[in-house]
Amino acid sequence: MKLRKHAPQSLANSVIERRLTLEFVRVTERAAIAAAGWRGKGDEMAADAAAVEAMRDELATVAIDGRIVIGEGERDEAPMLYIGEEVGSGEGPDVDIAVDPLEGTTLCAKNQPDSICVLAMAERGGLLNAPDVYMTKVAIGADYPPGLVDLDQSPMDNVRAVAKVKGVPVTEITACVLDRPRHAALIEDLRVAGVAVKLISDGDIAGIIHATNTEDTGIDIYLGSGGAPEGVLAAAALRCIGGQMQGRLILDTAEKRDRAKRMGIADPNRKYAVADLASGDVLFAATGVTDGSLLAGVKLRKHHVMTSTIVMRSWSQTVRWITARHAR
Ligand code: VTB
Repeated sequence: MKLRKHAPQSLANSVIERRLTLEFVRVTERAAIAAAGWRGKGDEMAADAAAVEAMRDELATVAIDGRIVIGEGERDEAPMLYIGEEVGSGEGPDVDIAVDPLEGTTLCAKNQPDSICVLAMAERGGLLNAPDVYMTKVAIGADYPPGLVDLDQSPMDNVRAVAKVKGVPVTEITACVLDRPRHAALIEDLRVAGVAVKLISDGDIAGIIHATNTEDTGIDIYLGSGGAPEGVLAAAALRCIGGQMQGRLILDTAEKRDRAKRMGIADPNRKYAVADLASGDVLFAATGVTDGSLLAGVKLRKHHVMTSTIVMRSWSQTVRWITARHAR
Protein backbone atom coordinates (compact mmCIF):
# COMPACT_ATOMS: atom_id res chain seq x y z
CA MET A 1 0.00 0.00 0.00
CA LYS A 2 1.21 3.48 -0.81
CA LEU A 3 1.07 6.14 1.86
CA ARG A 4 -0.54 9.39 0.91
CA LYS A 5 2.12 11.89 -0.08
CA HIS A 6 1.75 15.56 0.60
CA ALA A 7 2.83 18.18 -1.88
CA PRO A 8 5.94 19.99 -0.62
CA GLN A 9 4.19 23.35 -0.54
CA SER A 10 1.56 21.99 1.83
CA LEU A 11 4.34 21.19 4.28
CA ALA A 12 4.70 24.91 4.77
CA ASN A 13 1.03 25.08 5.71
CA SER A 14 1.58 22.85 8.69
CA VAL A 15 2.03 25.44 11.41
CA ILE A 16 2.30 22.88 14.14
CA GLU A 17 5.57 21.10 13.68
CA ARG A 18 5.17 17.38 13.71
CA ARG A 19 7.82 16.77 16.31
CA LEU A 20 5.44 18.37 18.78
CA THR A 21 3.37 15.22 18.50
CA LEU A 22 5.78 13.31 20.68
CA GLU A 23 6.20 16.24 23.04
CA PHE A 24 2.47 16.15 23.58
CA VAL A 25 2.52 12.47 24.33
CA ARG A 26 4.96 13.20 27.15
CA VAL A 27 2.59 15.76 28.59
CA THR A 28 -0.49 13.55 28.77
CA GLU A 29 1.61 10.57 29.87
CA ARG A 30 2.98 12.49 32.79
CA ALA A 31 -0.46 13.75 33.82
CA ALA A 32 -1.87 10.23 33.64
CA ILE A 33 0.92 8.78 35.76
CA ALA A 34 0.33 11.47 38.37
CA ALA A 35 -3.43 10.86 38.40
CA ALA A 36 -2.95 7.09 38.54
CA GLY A 37 -1.69 7.39 42.09
CA TRP A 38 -5.16 8.64 43.01
CA ARG A 39 -7.19 5.88 41.35
CA GLY A 40 -9.79 4.49 43.67
CA LYS A 41 -8.90 6.82 46.54
CA GLY A 42 -12.25 8.59 46.46
CA ASP A 43 -10.64 12.03 46.21
CA GLU A 44 -11.57 13.68 42.92
CA MET A 45 -9.98 16.99 43.79
CA ALA A 46 -6.62 15.45 44.65
CA ALA A 47 -6.64 13.34 41.49
CA ASP A 48 -7.42 16.37 39.35
CA ALA A 49 -4.83 18.53 41.13
CA ALA A 50 -2.15 15.90 40.56
CA ALA A 51 -2.95 15.71 36.84
CA VAL A 52 -3.07 19.49 36.49
CA GLU A 53 0.26 20.04 38.18
CA ALA A 54 2.02 17.33 36.20
CA MET A 55 0.53 18.52 32.93
CA ARG A 56 1.56 22.10 33.60
CA ASP A 57 5.10 21.15 34.58
CA GLU A 58 5.60 19.11 31.45
CA LEU A 59 3.93 21.66 29.17
CA ALA A 60 6.47 24.23 30.38
CA THR A 61 9.21 22.26 28.63
CA VAL A 62 7.48 22.14 25.23
CA ALA A 63 8.79 24.51 22.57
CA ILE A 64 5.60 26.47 21.98
CA ASP A 65 4.29 29.92 22.72
CA GLY A 66 1.05 28.57 24.11
CA ARG A 67 -2.05 30.13 25.57
CA ILE A 68 -4.72 28.18 27.43
CA VAL A 69 -8.17 28.72 25.93
CA ILE A 70 -9.92 25.71 27.46
CA GLY A 71 -8.63 25.00 30.92
CA GLU A 72 -9.38 24.61 34.57
CA GLY A 73 -11.45 27.77 34.80
CA GLU A 74 -11.06 31.50 35.12
CA ARG A 75 -7.84 32.90 36.52
CA ASP A 76 -9.39 33.73 39.92
CA GLU A 77 -10.77 30.22 40.42
CA ALA A 78 -7.93 28.05 39.10
CA PRO A 79 -4.30 28.54 40.08
CA MET A 80 -2.96 26.50 37.18
CA LEU A 81 -3.91 25.98 33.56
CA TYR A 82 -6.47 28.76 33.84
CA ILE A 83 -7.91 30.39 30.75
CA GLY A 84 -5.41 32.87 29.39
CA GLU A 85 -2.38 31.34 31.09
CA GLU A 86 0.77 31.33 28.98
CA VAL A 87 2.26 27.87 28.71
CA GLY A 88 5.26 26.34 27.00
CA SER A 89 8.87 27.43 26.81
CA GLY A 90 7.93 30.48 24.75
CA GLU A 91 10.12 29.47 21.83
CA GLY A 92 8.03 28.00 19.06
CA PRO A 93 4.76 28.52 17.24
CA ASP A 94 1.94 30.65 18.66
CA VAL A 95 -0.69 28.13 19.59
CA ASP A 96 -3.90 27.79 21.54
CA ILE A 97 -4.18 24.98 24.02
CA ALA A 98 -7.21 23.11 25.32
CA VAL A 99 -6.76 20.83 28.30
CA ASP A 100 -8.83 18.45 30.32
CA PRO A 101 -6.03 17.23 32.59
CA LEU A 102 -8.31 14.59 34.06
CA GLU A 103 -11.44 13.90 32.03
CA GLY A 104 -13.64 11.81 34.32
CA THR A 105 -12.32 12.76 37.75
CA THR A 106 -15.13 10.71 39.32
CA LEU A 107 -14.16 7.69 37.24
CA CYS A 108 -10.60 8.01 38.49
CA ALA A 109 -11.64 8.49 42.12
CA LYS A 110 -13.84 5.39 41.87
CA ASN A 111 -11.32 3.49 39.75
CA GLN A 112 -13.89 2.96 37.02
CA PRO A 113 -13.15 2.68 33.28
CA ASP A 114 -12.39 5.51 30.88
CA SER A 115 -10.76 8.32 32.80
CA ILE A 116 -8.20 9.97 30.52
CA CYS A 117 -5.84 12.95 30.37
CA VAL A 118 -6.52 15.10 27.32
CA LEU A 119 -4.69 17.88 25.52
CA ALA A 120 -5.31 19.60 22.20
CA MET A 121 -3.45 22.32 20.38
CA ALA A 122 -4.33 24.48 17.41
CA GLU A 123 -2.94 27.46 15.61
CA ARG A 124 -3.63 30.70 17.48
CA GLY A 125 -7.35 31.41 17.24
CA GLY A 126 -8.17 27.87 16.15
CA LEU A 127 -10.10 26.72 19.22
CA LEU A 128 -13.45 28.09 20.32
CA ASN A 129 -13.13 29.92 23.63
CA ALA A 130 -16.05 28.02 25.10
CA PRO A 131 -17.46 28.99 28.49
CA ASP A 132 -17.89 26.20 31.01
CA VAL A 133 -21.56 25.61 30.28
CA TYR A 134 -23.39 22.67 28.75
CA MET A 135 -23.40 22.06 25.03
CA THR A 136 -25.96 20.01 23.15
CA LYS A 137 -24.09 17.62 20.90
CA VAL A 138 -24.68 15.18 18.10
CA ALA A 139 -21.93 13.13 16.47
CA ILE A 140 -21.64 10.35 13.91
CA GLY A 141 -18.88 8.74 11.87
CA ALA A 142 -17.23 9.93 8.69
CA ASP A 143 -19.01 7.57 6.33
CA TYR A 144 -22.26 9.51 6.21
CA PRO A 145 -23.28 12.26 3.80
CA PRO A 146 -22.43 15.73 5.13
CA GLY A 147 -25.25 17.36 7.05
CA LEU A 148 -27.09 14.10 7.70
CA VAL A 149 -27.57 14.85 11.38
CA ASP A 150 -28.53 18.28 12.60
CA LEU A 151 -29.28 19.78 16.00
CA ASP A 152 -32.33 21.45 14.50
CA GLN A 153 -33.79 18.02 13.97
CA SER A 154 -35.11 15.99 16.88
CA PRO A 155 -32.71 13.35 18.22
CA MET A 156 -35.04 10.63 16.92
CA ASP A 157 -35.03 12.20 13.44
CA ASN A 158 -31.25 12.11 13.57
CA VAL A 159 -31.34 8.45 14.57
CA ARG A 160 -33.78 7.66 11.74
CA ALA A 161 -31.55 9.45 9.23
CA VAL A 162 -28.53 7.41 10.35
CA ALA A 163 -30.52 4.15 10.25
CA LYS A 164 -31.77 4.90 6.76
CA VAL A 165 -28.31 5.50 5.31
CA LYS A 166 -26.90 2.52 7.21
CA GLY A 167 -29.73 0.42 5.83
CA VAL A 168 -30.91 -0.96 9.16
CA PRO A 169 -34.04 -0.49 11.29
CA VAL A 170 -33.70 1.98 14.18
CA THR A 171 -33.79 -1.00 16.54
CA GLU A 172 -30.28 -1.82 15.30
CA ILE A 173 -28.94 1.63 16.08
CA THR A 174 -26.92 2.21 19.24
CA ALA A 175 -26.89 5.71 20.70
CA CYS A 176 -24.40 6.79 23.35
CA VAL A 177 -25.83 9.15 25.97
CA LEU A 178 -24.50 10.52 29.29
CA ASP A 179 -26.51 8.99 32.10
CA ARG A 180 -28.01 12.11 33.64
CA PRO A 181 -31.49 13.02 34.91
CA ARG A 182 -31.58 15.83 32.32
CA HIS A 183 -31.55 13.16 29.61
CA ALA A 184 -34.55 11.23 30.97
CA ALA A 185 -36.90 12.32 28.18
CA LEU A 186 -34.28 11.73 25.48
CA ILE A 187 -33.52 8.23 26.78
CA GLU A 188 -37.25 7.47 27.02
CA ASP A 189 -37.83 8.58 23.39
CA LEU A 190 -34.96 6.46 22.16
CA ARG A 191 -36.10 3.40 24.10
CA VAL A 192 -39.74 3.73 23.03
CA ALA A 193 -38.49 3.63 19.42
CA GLY A 194 -36.39 0.56 20.24
CA VAL A 195 -32.99 2.23 19.91
CA ALA A 196 -30.22 0.59 21.96
CA VAL A 197 -28.94 3.18 24.42
CA LYS A 198 -25.41 2.93 25.71
CA LEU A 199 -25.30 4.96 28.88
CA ILE A 200 -22.01 6.37 30.05
CA SER A 201 -21.55 7.83 33.53
CA ASP A 202 -18.91 10.39 32.45
CA GLY A 203 -16.45 11.04 29.68
CA ASP A 204 -18.23 12.33 26.62
CA ILE A 205 -14.99 13.06 24.73
CA ALA A 206 -14.45 9.30 24.51
CA GLY A 207 -18.18 8.84 23.84
CA ILE A 208 -18.02 11.09 20.79
CA ILE A 209 -14.83 9.50 19.51
CA HIS A 210 -16.52 6.10 19.87
CA ALA A 211 -19.48 7.25 17.79
CA THR A 212 -17.11 7.86 14.88
CA ASN A 213 -15.69 4.36 15.12
CA THR A 214 -18.85 2.27 14.90
CA GLU A 215 -17.12 -0.81 13.57
CA ASP A 216 -15.11 -1.28 16.74
CA THR A 217 -17.46 0.20 19.31
CA GLY A 218 -20.94 -0.59 18.01
CA ILE A 219 -21.93 3.02 18.72
CA ASP A 220 -23.68 4.74 15.80
CA ILE A 221 -24.47 8.14 17.22
CA TYR A 222 -23.70 10.34 20.20
CA LEU A 223 -26.62 12.38 21.57
CA GLY A 224 -27.29 14.73 24.47
CA SER A 225 -25.56 17.49 26.37
CA GLY A 226 -22.21 17.55 28.11
CA GLY A 227 -19.59 20.14 28.90
CA ALA A 228 -18.84 22.70 26.19
CA PRO A 229 -15.07 22.49 26.84
CA GLU A 230 -15.28 18.72 26.27
CA GLY A 231 -17.12 19.51 23.03
CA VAL A 232 -14.18 21.57 21.77
CA LEU A 233 -11.74 18.79 22.71
CA ALA A 234 -13.88 16.18 20.98
CA ALA A 235 -14.03 18.37 17.87
CA ALA A 236 -10.23 18.62 17.88
CA ALA A 237 -10.09 14.83 17.78
CA LEU A 238 -12.68 14.64 15.01
CA ARG A 239 -10.64 17.06 12.90
CA CYS A 240 -7.98 14.36 12.91
CA ILE A 241 -10.01 11.16 12.63
CA GLY A 242 -13.00 12.39 10.66
CA GLY A 243 -16.63 12.28 11.65
CA GLN A 244 -19.44 14.77 11.94
CA MET A 245 -20.43 16.68 15.02
CA GLN A 246 -22.57 19.65 15.84
CA GLY A 247 -22.69 21.52 19.11
CA ARG A 248 -24.76 24.35 20.52
CA LEU A 249 -24.07 26.11 23.80
CA ILE A 250 -26.86 26.00 26.36
CA LEU A 251 -27.00 29.59 27.53
CA ASP A 252 -30.21 29.47 29.50
CA THR A 253 -29.57 32.29 31.96
CA ALA A 254 -28.61 35.94 31.56
CA GLU A 255 -25.44 35.25 33.55
CA LYS A 256 -24.33 32.52 31.13
CA ARG A 257 -25.16 34.65 28.11
CA ASP A 258 -23.11 37.51 29.58
CA ARG A 259 -20.22 35.19 30.34
CA ALA A 260 -20.32 33.82 26.80
CA LYS A 261 -20.43 37.32 25.39
CA ARG A 262 -17.40 38.32 27.42
CA MET A 263 -15.62 35.33 25.89
CA GLY A 264 -16.41 36.56 22.41
CA ILE A 265 -19.54 34.55 21.60
CA ALA A 266 -21.64 36.92 19.53
CA ASP A 267 -24.54 34.61 18.66
CA PRO A 268 -25.73 32.58 21.68
CA ASN A 269 -27.78 30.25 19.47
CA ARG A 270 -25.03 29.42 17.03
CA LYS A 271 -24.76 25.86 15.81
CA TYR A 272 -21.11 24.88 15.67
CA ALA A 273 -19.73 22.33 13.24
CA VAL A 274 -16.46 20.51 13.91
CA ALA A 275 -14.35 23.12 12.09
CA ASP A 276 -16.07 25.98 13.97
CA LEU A 277 -14.93 24.43 17.23
CA ALA A 278 -11.41 23.48 16.14
CA SER A 279 -9.91 24.90 12.95
CA GLY A 280 -6.58 25.01 11.17
CA ASP A 281 -3.79 22.70 12.12
CA VAL A 282 -4.80 20.65 15.16
CA LEU A 283 -3.07 18.13 17.38
CA PHE A 284 -4.84 15.93 19.95
CA ALA A 285 -3.41 13.59 22.57
CA ALA A 286 -4.98 11.48 25.32
CA THR A 287 -3.48 9.01 27.78
CA GLY A 288 -5.53 6.47 29.73
CA VAL A 289 -5.59 6.69 33.52
CA THR A 290 -7.99 3.84 34.28
CA ASP A 291 -8.46 0.96 31.84
CA GLY A 292 -11.09 1.92 29.32
CA SER A 293 -12.64 1.35 25.95
CA LEU A 294 -10.46 3.98 24.28
CA LEU A 295 -7.16 3.37 26.07
CA ALA A 296 -5.57 1.07 28.61
CA GLY A 297 -4.89 2.65 31.97
CA VAL A 298 -1.56 3.32 33.63
CA LYS A 299 0.09 0.14 34.87
CA LEU A 300 2.28 0.57 37.93
CA ARG A 301 4.84 -2.23 38.04
CA LYS A 302 7.70 -2.75 40.43
CA HIS A 303 10.39 -1.36 38.14
CA HIS A 304 8.46 0.50 35.51
CA VAL A 305 5.20 2.20 34.57
CA MET A 306 3.29 1.51 31.37
CA THR A 307 1.13 4.09 29.61
CA SER A 308 -1.15 4.01 26.57
CA THR A 309 -1.67 7.12 24.51
CA ILE A 310 -3.49 8.06 21.35
CA VAL A 311 -2.09 11.05 19.48
CA MET A 312 -3.28 12.51 16.22
CA ARG A 313 -2.68 15.34 13.82
CA SER A 314 -5.23 16.95 11.56
CA TRP A 315 -2.73 17.96 8.91
CA SER A 316 -1.63 14.43 8.08
CA GLN A 317 -4.65 12.63 9.60
CA THR A 318 -2.18 10.35 11.33
CA VAL A 319 -3.36 8.51 14.41
CA ARG A 320 -0.76 6.85 16.61
CA TRP A 321 -1.27 4.57 19.55
CA ILE A 322 1.81 4.79 21.71
CA THR A 323 2.50 2.30 24.46
CA ALA A 324 5.37 3.49 26.59
CA ARG A 325 7.42 1.95 29.35
CA HIS A 326 8.83 4.42 31.84
CA ALA A 327 11.51 3.49 34.34
CA ARG A 328 10.62 4.25 37.94
C1 VTB B 1 -19.32 15.55 30.49
C2 VTB B 1 -18.23 14.52 30.71
C3 VTB B 1 -17.34 14.79 31.86
O1 VTB B 1 -19.01 16.25 32.78
O2 VTB B 1 -18.88 16.65 29.75
C4 VTB B 1 -19.98 15.94 31.81
O3 VTB B 1 -17.44 14.42 29.56
C5 VTB B 1 -21.01 17.02 31.72
O4 VTB B 1 -21.34 17.58 32.96
O5 VTB B 1 -16.53 13.68 32.11
P1 VTB B 1 -22.32 16.91 34.07
O6 VTB B 1 -21.46 15.91 34.84
O7 VTB B 1 -22.77 18.06 34.92
O8 VTB B 1 -23.43 16.24 33.37
C6 VTB B 1 -18.16 15.15 33.10
O9 VTB B 1 -18.96 14.06 33.48
C7 VTB B 1 -17.24 15.53 34.26
O10 VTB B 1 -16.41 16.58 33.92
